Amino acid sequence: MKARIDLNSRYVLSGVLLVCCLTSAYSQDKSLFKVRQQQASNTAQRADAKSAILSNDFKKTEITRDFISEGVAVADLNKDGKMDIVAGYYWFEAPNWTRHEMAPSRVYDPRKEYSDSFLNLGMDVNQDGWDDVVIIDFPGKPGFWFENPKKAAGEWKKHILADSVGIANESPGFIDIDGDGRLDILCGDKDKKQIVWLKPPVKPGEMEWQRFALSKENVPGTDIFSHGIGYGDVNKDGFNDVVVREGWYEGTTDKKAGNWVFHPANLGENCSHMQILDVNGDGKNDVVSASAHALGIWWHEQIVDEQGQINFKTHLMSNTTAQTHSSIMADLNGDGRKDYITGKRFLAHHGRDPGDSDPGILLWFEFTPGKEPYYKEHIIDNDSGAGLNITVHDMNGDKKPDIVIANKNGVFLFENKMKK
Ligand SMILES: [Ca+2]
Ligand SMILES: [Ca+2]
Ligand SMILES: [Ca+2]
Ligand SMILES: [Ca+2]
Repeated sequence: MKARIDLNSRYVLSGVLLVCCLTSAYSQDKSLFKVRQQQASNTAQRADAKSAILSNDFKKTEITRDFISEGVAVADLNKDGKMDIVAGYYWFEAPNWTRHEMAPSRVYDPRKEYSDSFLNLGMDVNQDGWDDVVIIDFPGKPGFWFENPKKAAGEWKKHILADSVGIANESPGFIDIDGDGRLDILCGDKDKKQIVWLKPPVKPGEMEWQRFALSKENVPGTDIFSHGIGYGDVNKDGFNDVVVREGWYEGTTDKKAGNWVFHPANLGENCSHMQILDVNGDGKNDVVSASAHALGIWWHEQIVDEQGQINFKTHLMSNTTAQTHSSIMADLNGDGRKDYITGKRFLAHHGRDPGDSDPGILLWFEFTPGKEPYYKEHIIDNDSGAGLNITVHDMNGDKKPDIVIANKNGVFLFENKMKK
Protein backbone atom coordinates (compact mmCIF):
# COMPACT_ATOMS: atom_id res chain seq x y z
CA MET A 1 0.00 0.00 0.00
CA LYS A 2 2.79 2.35 0.97
CA ALA A 3 4.59 1.69 -2.27
CA ARG A 4 1.40 2.50 -4.11
CA ILE A 5 1.04 5.84 -2.32
CA ASP A 6 4.68 6.70 -3.01
CA LEU A 7 4.16 5.89 -6.64
CA ASN A 8 1.07 8.08 -6.77
CA SER A 9 2.78 11.01 -5.09
CA ARG A 10 5.66 10.60 -7.53
CA TYR A 11 3.20 10.90 -10.39
CA VAL A 12 1.69 14.00 -8.78
CA LEU A 13 5.13 15.48 -8.24
CA SER A 14 6.28 14.84 -11.79
CA GLY A 15 2.97 16.23 -13.03
CA VAL A 16 3.53 19.39 -11.02
CA LEU A 17 7.11 19.61 -12.29
CA LEU A 18 5.97 19.17 -15.88
CA VAL A 19 3.39 21.92 -15.50
CA CYS A 20 6.04 24.16 -13.93
CA CYS A 21 8.45 23.45 -16.79
CA LEU A 22 5.84 24.19 -19.42
CA THR A 23 4.71 27.31 -17.61
CA SER A 24 8.24 28.62 -17.28
CA ALA A 25 9.05 27.77 -20.89
CA TYR A 26 6.15 29.90 -21.95
CA SER A 27 6.39 32.37 -19.10
CA GLN A 28 6.11 35.97 -20.19
CA ASP A 29 6.09 37.75 -16.83
CA LYS A 30 8.70 40.29 -17.83
CA SER A 31 7.09 40.77 -21.23
CA LEU A 32 3.69 41.15 -19.63
CA PHE A 33 4.99 43.90 -17.44
CA LYS A 34 6.35 45.68 -20.48
CA VAL A 35 3.08 45.14 -22.32
CA ARG A 36 1.16 46.78 -19.51
CA GLN A 37 3.62 49.67 -19.53
CA GLN A 38 3.14 50.02 -23.26
CA GLN A 39 -0.61 49.78 -22.96
CA ALA A 40 -0.56 52.51 -20.34
CA SER A 41 1.64 54.78 -22.41
CA ASN A 42 -0.14 54.11 -25.69
CA THR A 43 -3.80 54.19 -24.69
CA ALA A 44 -4.71 56.62 -27.43
CA GLN A 45 -2.85 54.60 -30.01
CA ARG A 46 -4.56 51.39 -28.92
CA ALA A 47 -7.98 53.05 -29.04
CA ASP A 48 -7.26 54.22 -32.60
CA ALA A 49 -6.20 50.80 -33.69
CA LYS A 50 -9.23 49.17 -32.07
CA SER A 51 -11.62 51.40 -33.99
CA ALA A 52 -9.89 50.60 -37.28
CA ILE A 53 -12.17 49.33 -40.01
CA LEU A 54 -11.53 46.23 -42.09
CA SER A 55 -9.84 47.19 -45.33
CA ASN A 56 -12.23 45.28 -47.65
CA ASP A 57 -9.25 44.62 -49.90
CA PHE A 58 -9.45 40.85 -49.45
CA LYS A 59 -12.11 38.25 -50.21
CA LYS A 60 -12.25 35.69 -47.41
CA THR A 61 -12.94 32.00 -48.02
CA GLU A 62 -13.42 29.68 -45.07
CA ILE A 63 -11.72 26.41 -46.02
CA THR A 64 -12.66 24.80 -42.70
CA ARG A 65 -13.45 25.83 -39.16
CA ASP A 66 -11.72 22.72 -37.81
CA PHE A 67 -8.47 23.07 -35.89
CA ILE A 68 -6.14 20.71 -37.75
CA SER A 69 -2.85 22.62 -37.99
CA GLU A 70 -1.12 25.87 -37.05
CA GLY A 71 1.04 25.64 -40.17
CA VAL A 72 -0.14 26.11 -43.73
CA ALA A 73 1.27 25.69 -47.22
CA VAL A 74 0.23 25.69 -50.84
CA ALA A 75 1.26 23.19 -53.50
CA ASP A 76 -0.26 21.58 -56.58
CA LEU A 77 -0.57 18.11 -55.09
CA ASN A 78 -2.74 16.47 -57.78
CA LYS A 79 -0.83 18.14 -60.64
CA ASP A 80 -3.88 19.67 -62.30
CA GLY A 81 -2.28 23.10 -62.56
CA LYS A 82 -4.25 24.55 -59.64
CA MET A 83 -2.63 25.30 -56.31
CA ASP A 84 -4.12 23.33 -53.44
CA ILE A 85 -4.02 24.25 -49.74
CA VAL A 86 -2.18 22.12 -47.19
CA ALA A 87 -2.85 22.23 -43.44
CA GLY A 88 -1.06 19.59 -41.44
CA TYR A 89 -1.99 16.06 -42.48
CA TYR A 90 -4.82 17.32 -44.69
CA TRP A 91 -4.93 18.96 -48.08
CA PHE A 92 -7.76 20.81 -49.75
CA GLU A 93 -8.14 20.37 -53.48
CA ALA A 94 -8.70 23.48 -55.59
CA PRO A 95 -11.04 24.89 -56.72
CA ASN A 96 -13.74 23.49 -54.38
CA TRP A 97 -11.37 22.77 -51.46
CA THR A 98 -12.36 19.12 -51.15
CA ARG A 99 -10.62 17.67 -48.12
CA HIS A 100 -8.13 14.79 -48.43
CA GLU A 101 -5.96 13.11 -45.81
CA MET A 102 -2.26 12.41 -46.37
CA ALA A 103 -1.99 10.27 -43.24
CA PRO A 104 -4.40 9.48 -40.39
CA SER A 105 -5.13 12.56 -38.30
CA ARG A 106 -8.06 14.18 -36.57
CA VAL A 107 -9.57 17.50 -35.52
CA TYR A 108 -7.98 18.89 -32.35
CA ASP A 109 -9.61 20.73 -29.47
CA PRO A 110 -8.40 24.37 -29.75
CA ARG A 111 -8.90 24.94 -26.03
CA LYS A 112 -6.96 21.90 -24.85
CA GLU A 113 -4.59 20.57 -27.48
CA TYR A 114 -1.78 21.38 -29.88
CA SER A 115 -1.82 19.78 -33.29
CA ASP A 116 1.19 17.82 -34.57
CA SER A 117 1.73 20.38 -37.32
CA PHE A 118 3.33 23.70 -36.38
CA LEU A 119 4.70 24.97 -39.72
CA ASN A 120 4.18 23.65 -43.27
CA LEU A 121 5.92 24.04 -46.60
CA GLY A 122 4.98 22.76 -50.05
CA MET A 123 7.84 21.76 -52.35
CA ASP A 124 8.95 18.97 -54.66
CA VAL A 125 11.51 17.47 -52.28
CA ASN A 126 12.66 14.48 -54.37
CA GLN A 127 12.15 16.34 -57.67
CA ASP A 128 9.98 13.69 -59.32
CA GLY A 129 7.65 16.37 -60.66
CA TRP A 130 5.09 15.97 -57.85
CA ASP A 131 4.89 18.46 -54.99
CA ASP A 132 5.51 17.07 -51.50
CA VAL A 133 4.71 18.49 -48.05
CA VAL A 134 7.21 19.43 -45.33
CA ILE A 135 5.90 19.53 -41.75
CA ILE A 136 7.57 21.04 -38.72
CA ASP A 137 6.18 19.33 -35.64
CA PHE A 138 6.13 20.45 -31.97
CA PRO A 139 9.22 22.56 -31.03
CA GLY A 140 12.29 20.35 -30.50
CA LYS A 141 11.01 17.43 -32.57
CA PRO A 142 12.56 16.59 -35.93
CA GLY A 143 10.76 17.82 -39.05
CA PHE A 144 9.54 15.43 -41.74
CA TRP A 145 8.14 15.37 -45.23
CA PHE A 146 5.27 13.49 -46.75
CA GLU A 147 6.13 11.98 -50.13
CA ASN A 148 3.43 12.53 -52.75
CA PRO A 149 2.25 9.04 -53.85
CA LYS A 150 1.33 10.52 -57.26
CA LYS A 151 -1.88 8.85 -58.37
CA ALA A 152 -1.55 5.87 -56.01
CA ALA A 153 -4.05 5.58 -53.18
CA GLY A 154 -3.20 5.20 -49.51
CA GLU A 155 -1.06 6.89 -46.91
CA TRP A 156 1.74 9.25 -47.89
CA LYS A 157 5.19 8.02 -46.87
CA LYS A 158 6.78 9.96 -44.02
CA HIS A 159 10.52 10.78 -44.18
CA ILE A 160 12.41 12.39 -41.28
CA LEU A 161 14.56 15.45 -42.10
CA ALA A 162 18.34 15.56 -41.74
CA ASP A 163 19.11 12.64 -39.40
CA SER A 164 16.41 13.71 -36.91
CA VAL A 165 17.81 17.14 -36.04
CA GLY A 166 15.54 18.46 -33.27
CA ILE A 167 14.23 21.73 -34.67
CA ALA A 168 14.66 24.50 -32.09
CA ASN A 169 13.36 28.09 -32.13
CA GLU A 170 9.62 28.50 -32.59
CA SER A 171 9.78 30.45 -35.86
CA PRO A 172 11.96 28.46 -38.26
CA GLY A 173 12.32 30.25 -41.59
CA PHE A 174 11.67 28.85 -45.05
CA ILE A 175 14.52 30.72 -46.71
CA ASP A 176 16.90 29.95 -49.57
CA ILE A 177 20.10 30.16 -47.51
CA ASP A 178 22.60 29.08 -50.19
CA GLY A 179 20.88 30.83 -53.10
CA ASP A 180 20.41 27.70 -55.25
CA GLY A 181 16.75 28.53 -55.86
CA ARG A 182 15.40 25.91 -53.43
CA LEU A 183 13.99 26.86 -50.03
CA ASP A 184 15.90 25.64 -46.98
CA ILE A 185 14.91 25.65 -43.29
CA LEU A 186 16.68 28.10 -40.96
CA CYS A 187 16.39 27.02 -37.30
CA GLY A 188 18.24 26.01 -34.17
CA ASP A 189 19.63 22.53 -33.47
CA LYS A 190 18.10 21.42 -30.17
CA ASP A 191 21.05 19.30 -29.01
CA LYS A 192 24.05 21.31 -30.18
CA LYS A 193 22.33 24.65 -29.54
CA GLN A 194 23.64 25.89 -32.82
CA ILE A 195 22.07 28.00 -35.60
CA VAL A 196 21.72 25.60 -38.52
CA TRP A 197 19.95 25.24 -41.83
CA LEU A 198 18.49 22.14 -43.35
CA LYS A 199 19.00 21.74 -47.08
CA PRO A 200 16.66 19.66 -49.26
CA PRO A 201 18.13 17.08 -51.62
CA VAL A 202 19.78 18.49 -54.73
CA LYS A 203 19.53 15.78 -57.35
CA PRO A 204 16.27 14.27 -58.65
CA GLY A 205 15.49 11.03 -56.84
CA GLU A 206 17.50 11.95 -53.73
CA MET A 207 15.57 11.89 -50.45
CA GLU A 208 18.00 13.04 -47.74
CA TRP A 209 18.15 16.54 -46.27
CA GLN A 210 21.49 17.80 -44.97
CA ARG A 211 22.23 19.83 -41.87
CA PHE A 212 24.76 22.69 -42.03
CA ALA A 213 25.82 24.94 -39.15
CA LEU A 214 26.15 28.70 -39.38
CA SER A 215 27.00 29.58 -35.76
CA LYS A 216 29.17 27.93 -33.14
CA GLU A 217 27.58 25.64 -30.53
CA ASN A 218 25.73 26.79 -27.38
CA VAL A 219 24.61 30.15 -28.70
CA PRO A 220 21.49 32.31 -28.18
CA GLY A 221 18.26 31.69 -30.13
CA THR A 222 18.66 27.91 -30.19
CA ASP A 223 16.58 26.71 -27.26
CA ILE A 224 13.55 24.62 -28.13
CA PHE A 225 11.25 27.47 -27.12
CA SER A 226 13.47 30.35 -28.32
CA HIS A 227 11.31 32.97 -29.98
CA GLY A 228 12.46 34.84 -33.06
CA ILE A 229 14.92 34.34 -35.89
CA GLY A 230 15.47 36.02 -39.25
CA TYR A 231 17.87 36.27 -42.17
CA GLY A 232 19.10 39.39 -43.98
CA ASP A 233 22.06 41.71 -44.40
CA VAL A 234 22.29 43.67 -41.14
CA ASN A 235 25.64 45.39 -41.80
CA LYS A 236 25.24 45.64 -45.58
CA ASP A 237 28.50 43.88 -46.40
CA GLY A 238 26.78 41.84 -49.09
CA PHE A 239 26.36 38.70 -46.95
CA ASN A 240 23.13 37.83 -45.21
CA ASP A 241 23.32 37.59 -41.43
CA VAL A 242 21.13 35.77 -38.90
CA VAL A 243 19.23 37.84 -36.33
CA VAL A 244 17.84 36.54 -33.06
CA ARG A 245 16.39 38.47 -30.11
CA GLU A 246 19.77 38.58 -28.40
CA GLY A 247 21.79 39.92 -31.35
CA TRP A 248 23.04 38.89 -34.76
CA TYR A 249 25.42 36.40 -36.35
CA GLU A 250 27.64 37.98 -38.98
CA GLY A 251 27.31 36.10 -42.27
CA THR A 252 30.18 35.18 -44.54
CA THR A 253 30.36 33.58 -47.96
CA ASP A 254 30.72 30.17 -46.26
CA LYS A 255 27.26 28.87 -45.31
CA LYS A 256 28.72 25.64 -43.89
CA ALA A 257 31.47 27.10 -41.71
CA GLY A 258 29.73 26.97 -38.32
CA ASN A 259 31.78 29.91 -37.08
CA TRP A 260 29.70 33.02 -37.76
CA VAL A 261 30.63 35.66 -35.19
CA PHE A 262 27.90 36.67 -32.72
CA HIS A 263 27.33 40.36 -32.02
CA PRO A 264 25.14 40.93 -28.95
CA ALA A 265 22.39 43.52 -29.41
CA ASN A 266 18.96 44.10 -27.93
CA LEU A 267 16.31 43.15 -30.47
CA GLY A 268 13.39 43.29 -28.09
CA GLU A 269 11.00 40.75 -26.66
CA ASN A 270 10.11 37.19 -27.61
CA CYS A 271 8.88 37.38 -31.16
CA SER A 272 8.03 35.46 -34.32
CA HIS A 273 9.84 35.53 -37.71
CA MET A 274 12.14 38.58 -37.72
CA GLN A 275 12.29 40.64 -40.91
CA ILE A 276 15.23 42.75 -42.03
CA LEU A 277 14.54 45.90 -44.03
CA ASP A 278 15.31 49.60 -44.01
CA VAL A 279 12.15 50.92 -42.36
CA ASN A 280 13.07 54.62 -42.16
CA GLY A 281 15.05 54.80 -45.40
CA ASP A 282 18.29 56.02 -43.84
CA GLY A 283 20.35 53.40 -45.66
CA LYS A 284 20.77 51.16 -42.62
CA ASN A 285 18.79 47.96 -42.33
CA ASP A 286 16.38 47.74 -39.41
CA VAL A 287 14.52 44.75 -37.96
CA VAL A 288 10.75 44.29 -37.67
CA SER A 289 9.38 41.81 -35.13
CA ALA A 290 6.06 40.97 -33.49
CA SER A 291 5.38 39.60 -30.04
CA ALA A 292 4.89 35.84 -30.09
CA HIS A 293 2.88 35.59 -26.89
CA ALA A 294 2.25 39.07 -25.57
CA LEU A 295 1.34 42.34 -27.25
CA GLY A 296 3.32 44.49 -29.65
CA ILE A 297 4.66 44.84 -33.18
CA TRP A 298 7.93 46.73 -33.32
CA TRP A 299 10.60 48.07 -35.60
CA HIS A 300 14.11 48.11 -34.22
CA GLU A 301 16.03 51.02 -35.71
CA GLN A 302 19.66 50.31 -36.48
CA ILE A 303 21.93 52.90 -34.91
CA VAL A 304 25.70 52.79 -35.28
CA ASP A 305 27.62 54.35 -32.39
CA GLU A 306 30.92 56.24 -32.51
CA GLN A 307 32.89 53.01 -32.12
CA GLY A 308 31.12 51.58 -35.14
CA GLN A 309 29.07 49.24 -32.94
CA ILE A 310 25.62 48.30 -34.26
CA ASN A 311 22.79 48.90 -31.78
CA PHE A 312 19.03 48.97 -32.12
CA LYS A 313 16.41 51.36 -30.79
CA THR A 314 12.97 49.78 -30.43
CA HIS A 315 9.85 51.63 -31.65
CA LEU A 316 6.31 50.31 -31.09
CA MET A 317 4.45 50.03 -34.42
CA SER A 318 1.18 48.54 -33.24
CA ASN A 319 -0.62 46.94 -30.36
CA THR A 320 -3.78 46.11 -32.25
CA THR A 321 -3.58 42.40 -31.54
CA ALA A 322 -1.62 40.04 -29.30
CA GLN A 323 0.14 36.69 -29.96
CA THR A 324 1.46 37.61 -33.38
CA HIS A 325 3.28 34.28 -33.68
CA SER A 326 4.18 34.41 -37.40
CA SER A 327 5.07 36.95 -40.05
CA ILE A 328 5.96 37.07 -43.72
CA MET A 329 6.98 39.74 -46.22
CA ALA A 330 5.26 40.12 -49.60
CA ASP A 331 4.35 42.99 -51.90
CA LEU A 332 0.58 42.97 -51.42
CA ASN A 333 -0.26 46.36 -52.94
CA GLY A 334 2.06 46.06 -55.95
CA ASP A 335 4.10 49.20 -55.25
CA GLY A 336 7.36 47.28 -55.62
CA ARG A 337 8.08 47.30 -51.89
CA LYS A 338 7.50 44.30 -49.65
CA ASP A 339 4.85 44.59 -46.94
CA TYR A 340 4.76 42.93 -43.52
CA ILE A 341 1.94 40.50 -42.73
CA THR A 342 1.14 39.11 -39.28
CA GLY A 343 -1.86 38.02 -37.25
CA LYS A 344 -3.05 36.72 -33.94
CA ARG A 345 -2.28 33.11 -33.04
CA PHE A 346 -5.79 32.40 -31.84
CA LEU A 347 -5.82 30.58 -28.45
CA ALA A 348 -2.03 30.24 -28.62
CA HIS A 349 -1.85 28.45 -25.26
CA HIS A 350 -5.52 27.49 -25.05
CA GLY A 351 -6.68 30.67 -23.37
CA ARG A 352 -3.84 31.45 -20.95
CA ASP A 353 -2.28 34.41 -22.79
CA PRO A 354 -2.67 38.19 -22.62
CA GLY A 355 -5.28 39.46 -25.06
CA ASP A 356 -7.00 36.11 -25.44
CA SER A 357 -10.42 37.70 -25.58
CA ASP A 358 -9.35 40.02 -28.44
CA PRO A 359 -10.62 39.14 -31.93
CA GLY A 360 -8.52 37.02 -34.29
CA ILE A 361 -7.06 39.83 -36.33
CA LEU A 362 -5.02 39.41 -39.54
CA LEU A 363 -3.22 42.57 -40.59
CA TRP A 364 -0.50 44.02 -42.81
CA PHE A 365 1.75 47.03 -42.86
CA GLU A 366 2.98 48.97 -45.86
CA PHE A 367 6.20 50.90 -45.35
CA THR A 368 6.65 54.56 -46.19
CA PRO A 369 10.37 55.20 -45.70
CA GLY A 370 11.37 58.84 -45.48
CA LYS A 371 7.99 59.77 -44.02
CA GLU A 372 7.23 59.27 -40.34
CA PRO A 373 5.99 57.07 -38.81
CA TYR A 374 7.35 55.05 -41.81
CA TYR A 375 4.48 52.55 -41.96
CA LYS A 376 0.71 52.28 -42.31
CA GLU A 377 -1.41 49.54 -40.75
CA HIS A 378 -4.27 47.77 -42.56
CA ILE A 379 -6.60 45.21 -40.98
CA ILE A 380 -7.65 42.38 -43.27
CA ASP A 381 -9.94 40.39 -41.01
CA ASN A 382 -11.04 40.03 -37.40
CA ASP A 383 -12.20 36.43 -37.24
CA SER A 384 -9.21 34.35 -38.30
CA GLY A 385 -5.74 35.57 -37.29
CA ALA A 386 -2.65 33.56 -38.22
CA GLY A 387 -0.94 30.40 -37.09
CA LEU A 388 2.77 29.63 -36.85
CA ASN A 389 3.51 30.39 -40.47
CA ILE A 390 1.68 32.40 -43.11
CA THR A 391 1.71 31.51 -46.80
CA VAL A 392 1.51 34.05 -49.60
CA HIS A 393 0.90 32.93 -53.17
CA ASP A 394 -1.15 33.99 -56.18
CA MET A 395 -3.88 31.35 -55.85
CA ASN A 396 -6.31 32.61 -58.50
CA GLY A 397 -3.90 33.61 -61.26
CA ASP A 398 -4.59 37.36 -61.21
CA LYS A 399 -0.91 38.07 -60.48
CA LYS A 400 -1.67 39.45 -57.01
CA PRO A 401 -0.38 37.63 -53.94
CA ASP A 402 -3.11 36.06 -51.81
CA ILE A 403 -2.78 35.01 -48.16
CA VAL A 404 -3.49 31.59 -46.64
CA ILE A 405 -3.52 30.92 -42.90
CA ALA A 406 -4.27 27.99 -40.58
CA ASN A 407 -4.68 28.14 -36.82
CA LYS A 408 -6.97 27.10 -33.99
CA ASN A 409 -9.76 29.07 -35.74
CA GLY A 410 -9.58 26.97 -38.90
CA VAL A 411 -8.07 27.39 -42.37
CA PHE A 412 -8.72 30.50 -44.48
CA LEU A 413 -7.88 31.94 -47.88
CA PHE A 414 -7.77 35.70 -48.43
CA GLU A 415 -7.81 36.71 -52.09
CA ASN A 416 -6.13 40.02 -52.78
CA LYS A 417 -8.59 42.40 -54.46
CA MET A 418 -6.43 45.51 -54.23
CA LYS A 419 -6.18 47.68 -57.30
CA LYS A 420 -2.65 48.68 -58.21
CA1 LIG B 1 -4.15 20.98 -57.74
CA1 LIG C 1 18.62 26.45 -51.07
CA1 LIG D 1 26.06 41.02 -43.51
CA1 LIG E 1 17.10 52.25 -41.23
